[in-house]
Amino acid sequence: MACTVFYIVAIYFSSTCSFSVFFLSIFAAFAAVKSENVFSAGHTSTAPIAAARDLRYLLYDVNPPEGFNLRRDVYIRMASLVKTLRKEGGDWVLVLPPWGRLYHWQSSDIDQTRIPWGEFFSITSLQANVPVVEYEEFIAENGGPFIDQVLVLQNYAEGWTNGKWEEKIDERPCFDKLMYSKDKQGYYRGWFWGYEETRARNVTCVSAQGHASIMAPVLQRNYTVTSVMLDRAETLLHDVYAGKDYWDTRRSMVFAKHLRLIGDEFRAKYLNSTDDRDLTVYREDWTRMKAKPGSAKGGPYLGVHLRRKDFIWGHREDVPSLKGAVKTILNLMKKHMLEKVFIATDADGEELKELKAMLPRMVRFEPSREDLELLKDGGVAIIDQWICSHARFFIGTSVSTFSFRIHEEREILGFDPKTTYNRFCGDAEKECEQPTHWKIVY
Ligand SMILES: Nc1nc2c(ncn2[C@@H]2O[C@H](COP(=O)(O)OP(=O)(O)OP(=O)(O)O)[C@@H](O)[C@H]2O)c(=O)[nH]1
Ligand SMILES: *[C@@H]1O[C@H](CO)[C@@H](O)[C@H](O)[C@H]1NC(C)=O
Ligand SMILES: *[C@@H]1O[C@H](CO)[C@@H](O)[C@H](O)[C@H]1NC(C)=O
Ligand SMILES: *[C@@H]1O[C@H](CO)[C@@H](O)[C@H](O)[C@H]1NC(C)=O
Repeated sequence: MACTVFYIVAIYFSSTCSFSVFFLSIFAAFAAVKSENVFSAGHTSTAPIAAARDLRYLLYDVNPPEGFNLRRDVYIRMASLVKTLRKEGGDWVLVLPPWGRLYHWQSSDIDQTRIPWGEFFSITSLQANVPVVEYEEFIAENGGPFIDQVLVLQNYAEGWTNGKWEEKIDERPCFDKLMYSKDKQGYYRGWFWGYEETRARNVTCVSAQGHASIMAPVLQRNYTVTSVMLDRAETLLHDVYAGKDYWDTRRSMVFAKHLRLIGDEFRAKYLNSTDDRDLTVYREDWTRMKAKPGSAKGGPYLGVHLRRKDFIWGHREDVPSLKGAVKTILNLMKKHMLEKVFIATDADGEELKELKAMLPRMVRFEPSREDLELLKDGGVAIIDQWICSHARFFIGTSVSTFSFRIHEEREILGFDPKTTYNRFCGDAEKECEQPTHWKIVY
């Protein structure tokens, strides 16, 4: 076949080239979205932050192998820390660590580093929760790519003392190989999200065991420089998991508008799903969004997140075979009288072929190369999540943070928890415990 099929939507067309409509609309989605501010004046400070005095910047990074969705979780912990610092009177701003070099983002030869948060999330929405700046804004405000102090977080070499867990934090010698090295001028060089010109003035290791706010006194008193970066920030735990503060930050992590538009258009076109009919109307200003639990109906399709790759390489007993998954999918479609199924998956080409053979009617979001260049792997993942979040019934994969983020999105949209907190069972799994319902707190 001479032309690219943009979306493999077997139910609508098999080998015809009806792609141009979608091709245009993805460009249109990018073009249509101007950074309009939907928040009323009280919610967000739009005054140039740099004008303030004694401003301090918190930067952070995460262990390189961690994926997109765990990183989103670490953002919540860091936002919580900044809120604590600000409550204590410090004028702190959170610097958004550019996306890139993620292990899973391997789509061929497109450059997927130095991606600003604005490509994936609505910055004005984040701003309404806690002051944030993109990394390049930090460089501009800071007068150069210099970070005063990097603190590499680590556990305690000796583990828990007296076999007891207690909160503690101490400056300690680094015990892992340091990922920073001194240059000729005495500055520290490192990954820094792919910004080679970035340098740190000082790097030290800190053993930390505790919640994110354990850092607050240390940042206020021990390291009084302007910019401090926490590396291996995932070492710090959530202050309160799934409490009001957690949910405020989570709700503020609104996907970038162009990605939502593309997802919505796809739903309308291939899944007969619109917000008005499905009762999933989204408020552009998240601070005003409060859907009643059970109020969302969702589009007439089953949403599926089927995590493969490293989840099957380890032969985990809580992950199904493809055959097992298809059996569950067909049962659920019958049970909920749904004729369509949307599948989000990271399955490889072989497995996809197998899946398509067993489930010829499945609907997938499969961008062309050109679209992928615009959206990047992260954008495609978000669109997959957005579509799964609007399904009448959702089933995900056991302990996948990708699935967890879909649970949260559905919680925000107001779905009945019964339609959300579901997962596949392994073929031979005896006790198939279903995911926990984390109720939204306003
Ligand atoms: N587009 C798309 N990408 C997926 C899907 N499942 C996994 N991925 C990709 O694989 C990556 C791994 O999943 P993540 O959840 O981000 O990684 P993680 O934080 O290690 O989380 P889990 O491994 O799922 O617990 C995602 O970031 C995506 O890039 C999917 O259904 N659709
Ligand atoms: C911070 O300073 C206090 C008081 O000087 C000291 O006791 C503590 O060990 C320091 N903590 C860290 C993590 O540097
Ligand atoms: C680097 O930081 C450590 C720990 O705070 C401090 O003891 C040391 O003096 C700093 N070095 C420089 C060159 O500022
Ligand atoms: C889409 O859904 C509406 C409302 O449920 C229904 O009336 C219509 O027939 C559906 N259209 C298609 C093409 O299935």
